[in-house]
Amino acid sequence: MNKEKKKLLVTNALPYANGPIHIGHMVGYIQADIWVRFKKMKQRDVVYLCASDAHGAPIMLSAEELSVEPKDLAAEYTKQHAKDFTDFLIKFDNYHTTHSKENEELVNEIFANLKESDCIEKRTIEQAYDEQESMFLPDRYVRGTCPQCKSLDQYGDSCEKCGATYKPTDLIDPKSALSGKPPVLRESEHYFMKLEKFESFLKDWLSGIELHESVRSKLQEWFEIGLKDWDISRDHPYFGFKIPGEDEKYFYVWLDAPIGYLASLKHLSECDPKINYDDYFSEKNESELVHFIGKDIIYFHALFWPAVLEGAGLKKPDAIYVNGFLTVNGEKMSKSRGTFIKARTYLEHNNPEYLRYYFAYKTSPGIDDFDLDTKDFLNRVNSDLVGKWINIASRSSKFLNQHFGDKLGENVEESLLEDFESSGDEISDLYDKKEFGQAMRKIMLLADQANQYLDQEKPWVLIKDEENKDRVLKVCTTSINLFFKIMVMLKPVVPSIAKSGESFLNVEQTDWDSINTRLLNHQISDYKPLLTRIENENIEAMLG
Ligand code: B3M
Ligand code: ZN
Repeated sequence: MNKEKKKLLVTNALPYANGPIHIGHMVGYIQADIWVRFKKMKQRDVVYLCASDAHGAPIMLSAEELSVEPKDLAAEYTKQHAKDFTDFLIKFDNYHTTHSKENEELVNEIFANLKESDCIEKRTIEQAYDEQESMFLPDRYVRGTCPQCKSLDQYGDSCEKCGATYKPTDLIDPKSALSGKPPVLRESEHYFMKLEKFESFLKDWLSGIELHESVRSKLQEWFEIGLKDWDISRDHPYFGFKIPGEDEKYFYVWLDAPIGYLASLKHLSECDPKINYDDYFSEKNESELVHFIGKDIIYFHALFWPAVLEGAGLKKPDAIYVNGFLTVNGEKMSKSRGTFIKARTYLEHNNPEYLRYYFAYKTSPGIDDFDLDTKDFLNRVNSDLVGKWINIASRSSKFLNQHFGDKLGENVEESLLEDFESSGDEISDLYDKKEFGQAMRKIMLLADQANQYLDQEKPWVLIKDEENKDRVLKVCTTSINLFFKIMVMLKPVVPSIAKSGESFLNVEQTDWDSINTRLLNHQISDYKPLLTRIENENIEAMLG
């Protein structure tokens, strides 16, 4: 794969607009945002997109309970999510919704193409029907034992334990989640995507894209079980797009959701003349397509979605990055244990950049779950960001302020600066590979070096003797330059602190190459604390 194709399109999974997002969701968004910010600092031409996933039975049912229209409920959550993302400094180039005219047009067009290329079949099936509620039951509203691994109380579409996907009628001992009664079977005509015929295409395509080993082996298991045709229609009542030519049938939310990536792009291209829609999804283009997703939706993104794209004659993804789930203090997030932390609750009590740093620090490629250990979180952020990095500036700026009118000198500790500058490539490489954890560790080793230098030079002792003034200026100029280089390296993770750092240092917006810039004979501003420590009470307030 040509990694430096000119344009890069990055997406995050589209959150369902039927409830608030929590900090577990933030893992994938923060990781993608860090990567995108890094790529933008490296001058890549990146478009970073998301949207809200507005359709589906759960949204319809929640809206019914609240006596509101599903589209209004979805619009309300879309607004909330967009605000949460903004406040976590997740900087999408566009945040759209799947309940949009762009999406409806694209879904219809893609469906027509799929029919045209003989990828769709109409079949009568038997389906779970709740007689008490008079409705066909959405997959998630039938619960029972997983037909693959026999785990109890699983949803009707996929198993949370083993990841298998299946039909609700495959469940052992099924029950309706609405009435609690065993559903009956009723016949209905449905549209199927002939997934089976894509098997060799999918294997071939998967062998050429960037994918973590653990994801590959998951896919291998699914190939061994065998791909099954995929039901892409749902009966009335449902909240979604109507299937053209049908009165009582809708497209299944998982057909229109990923098409939402294209719809978000379409919408952006209509608002921004610099974005040309056709540059991104047509087969012949030179752009790169990267999806960031959670590990529970691999099947949809690595099998269904590329098959749809192939069947419709569109470009397929070049990479799929999958993140694991978040636990809090070693436990699955749970409301009763006080470990269910909504994104908004976090933001009410803590700085978003603490969490961005901590998630970066904990990130390694692969789909392992990781833990937000609140004690470790507090110590890590206070010790790394405040104690190591910010401290370099606060320790040296005071002498510059008191004795040199905040003006840097021209002499520096050459070897130390060179060391930092030559680390730039290695750290860039780690960012590129999404080895953010390793990148953070490397950067903090540099911060240690800078602090050791200050410890050795002891400007607070040197300054007592007028003769040492030049030396103090050299030590402080060196330290501020080291602080600056680390700031550039951390900028994808802590963009807002870096921005305050830029104004403190009186530098224009920095990019990755700024690591090689030296600030000599340069006027800086008075130092003001760039970040405060996390206190225990912030953590307690967040845990509620
Ligand atoms: N709305 C959310 C999830 O299952 C789902 C993602 C859609 S991505 C096209 O995580
Ligand atoms: Zn299972």
